[in-house]
Amino acid sequence: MTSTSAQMLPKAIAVTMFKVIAVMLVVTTVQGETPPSPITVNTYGNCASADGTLEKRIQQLESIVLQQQQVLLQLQVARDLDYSTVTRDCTDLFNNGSRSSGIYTIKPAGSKPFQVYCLFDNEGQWTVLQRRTDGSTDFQRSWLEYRNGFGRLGGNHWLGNEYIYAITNQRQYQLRVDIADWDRNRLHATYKYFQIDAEANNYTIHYANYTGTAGDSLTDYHQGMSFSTFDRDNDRAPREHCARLHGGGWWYNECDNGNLNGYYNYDPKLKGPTDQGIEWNSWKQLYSFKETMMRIKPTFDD
Ligand SMILES: [Ca+2]
Ligand SMILES: [Ca+2]
Repeated sequence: MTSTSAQMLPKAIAVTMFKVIAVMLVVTTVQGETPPSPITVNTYGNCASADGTLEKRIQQLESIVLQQQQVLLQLQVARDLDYSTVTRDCTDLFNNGSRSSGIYTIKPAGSKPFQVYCLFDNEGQWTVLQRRTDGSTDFQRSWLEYRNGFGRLGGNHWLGNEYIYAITNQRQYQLRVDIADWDRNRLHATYKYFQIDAEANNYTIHYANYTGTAGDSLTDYHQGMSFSTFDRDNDRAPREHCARLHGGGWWYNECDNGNLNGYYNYDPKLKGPTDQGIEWNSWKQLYSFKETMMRIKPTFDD
């Protein structure tokens, strides 16, 4: 073992040196520091001794890599915890710097992350719960579909009762309902308080303090009602199945006074009066509206 040429080194030492350099590169990448000088091996010395030194050095470097991995893991956990406390809804996203309306991921307290459509306008930063612009999406859906949501965010959709529950049970929210008729008139209804219960309580609805231009079609009629779908009759009409009769899942009483998920009907002037459409009776009786939106934002800054 007297050659000074690296090519003449025993294969075991060459492999070991390669491992040392690879580990050093990993460590310096993680640490973002200048790579240390390569280890000099005295090729005139004892090969077994050099091999042992290199093995020891590898163990030290591997230990550093493990420590760095632990640091990265802790940083990741800290980031996720922070994430859960500041993206409860679209208002948090706005406060974090988002300015364009669109699809975002939020993570309400105690919930898994999920996507919503955020609408940023002069009235505030809104998390959209429901939207209908035409009849291309069927709203007569099962309990499970209303639970988990359906349609396309940004277009016709229902966000999902489980997600509405998750959002509205972490801070106080106000609900804004926007309605358009077939003559391009647009009115709205706002409730300064809006919240729904968990699935175990059939997503019971609670709201209060109406203001607006469309009138209060929820009034006391839908207050405290359970959610019903064609496959889950929780309404107050003992001899009727309101969700099957009126179409769509809703907080039916005996049956409805305001119902934004009813059957989609085209221009009532052509179709005639109906109580099986998209209703808001405090604006127009037996009329099926053209467009709707339900959206929420926090009532207070907290
Ligand atoms: Ca019934
Ligand atoms: Ca109806």
